[in-house]
Amino acid sequence: MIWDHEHETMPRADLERLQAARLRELVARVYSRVPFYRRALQARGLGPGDIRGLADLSALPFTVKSDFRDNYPLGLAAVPTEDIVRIHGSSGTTGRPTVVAYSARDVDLWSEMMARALTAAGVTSRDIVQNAYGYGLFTGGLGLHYGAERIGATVIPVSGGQTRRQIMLAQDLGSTVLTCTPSYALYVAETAEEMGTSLRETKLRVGIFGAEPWSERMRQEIQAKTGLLALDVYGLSEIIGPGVSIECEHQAGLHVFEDHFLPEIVDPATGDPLPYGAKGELVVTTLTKDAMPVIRYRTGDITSLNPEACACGRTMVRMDKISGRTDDMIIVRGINVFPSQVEAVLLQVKGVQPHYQIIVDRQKTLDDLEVWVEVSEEAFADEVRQLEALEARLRHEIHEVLGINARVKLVEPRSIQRSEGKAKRVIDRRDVYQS
Ligand code: DLL
Repeated sequence: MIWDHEHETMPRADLERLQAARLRELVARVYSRVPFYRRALQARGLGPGDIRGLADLSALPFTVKSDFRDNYPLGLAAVPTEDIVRIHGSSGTTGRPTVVAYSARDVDLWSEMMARALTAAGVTSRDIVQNAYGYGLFTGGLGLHYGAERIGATVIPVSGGQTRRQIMLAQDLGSTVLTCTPSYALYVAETAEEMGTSLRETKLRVGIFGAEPWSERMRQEIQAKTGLLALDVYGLSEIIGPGVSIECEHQAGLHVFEDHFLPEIVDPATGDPLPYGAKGELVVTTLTKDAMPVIRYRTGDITSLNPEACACGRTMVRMDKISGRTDDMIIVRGINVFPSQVEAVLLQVKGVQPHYQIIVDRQKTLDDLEVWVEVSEEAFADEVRQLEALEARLRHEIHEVLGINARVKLVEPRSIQRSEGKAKRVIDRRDVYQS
């Protein structure tokens, strides 16, 4: 089934005409309404009339994550505050998140995109969707929720956590669709086994998993353990949340809802556009977003695009599974973590040096974060009790900033390897990008 047959199966020439018309409107709109974009366009000598078609796209400036921070909270809005009906944020810090605003039209658009996405995944009004993405500032919970309601499915807004209860609910309520991060799906499966049962014994048949990278090997493992068809869903809060792209049952790349989100691949080093098929950084322009439209947003995610029509009939471009990041962001238990956030904590705490290493592993199925930190010479001479207090303080501060628990291990001065080039801050033993 296809939710919006007309748009999802449009001949590419028609689609490109539609995109070009929307791009022209978008540029005119941000030029008149968002000072940040007006300045950025003027700096390149561009006026709103200079962007006539898709060929002019690469003349437009990029938008990057720090532009959201620099214009925190609502500096990038293109509508008056009274038109904003919802605020979300990127997963990550409990400090200042990157916030994004939605008008009523945006919430409607988002629900529509998620309805398309769920339909592509084979979900219908007869399904019971157990939504174990987190509800809150994070876009996962409410994004999936509104989309599932839009198609008329039954939604169980259980959110993440309380894993044994998740299994009980799936059994009692007859859930047919599980939506959560892939690592949590694996954890639910293993918990079911510990309880002497299996997700195979429930009615669950499809899983819609995303918000973090996962390998093809992990997909096979989840499918083997649970009997679910495991599909990949992608999105990011700066663009709208989940619902930018999704796999259909053919599992042959993620269909990008291109009539609303215009994708490009660029060389991460030079910013030059790359052709279909080439691997590079995904850049997305929101063609129709109302409250906070974004021009050429650099996602930092590495993938490639394939314009060939899919066996399902959709003509929208398909993106490959995300195969890496251009920066050092890691996603731990669904939360985006930048090593610089850890560093900022270390710089504030007396007794430690900003020499550190972050070790991420998957203990059984839950991500485990450990931070190794060098203590200063003076602190090293302290008593064990004082060192323990220092460790506890760091644990607390890291939790304050990242919103997740990490184990902290204090190590001797000068024991973390110094590098001559880029320091290797993160050791990720999970192989999330490996196929
Ligand atoms: O993670 C939105 C989302 C919610 C997507 C639920 C899918 C399901 P953010 O918190 O802003 O938004 O994080 C966005 O997460 O730039 C990617 O690096 C990563 N990411 C999201 N989906 C995938 C995926 C949500 N399917 C950042 N595969 C993005 C790999 C993903 N990475």
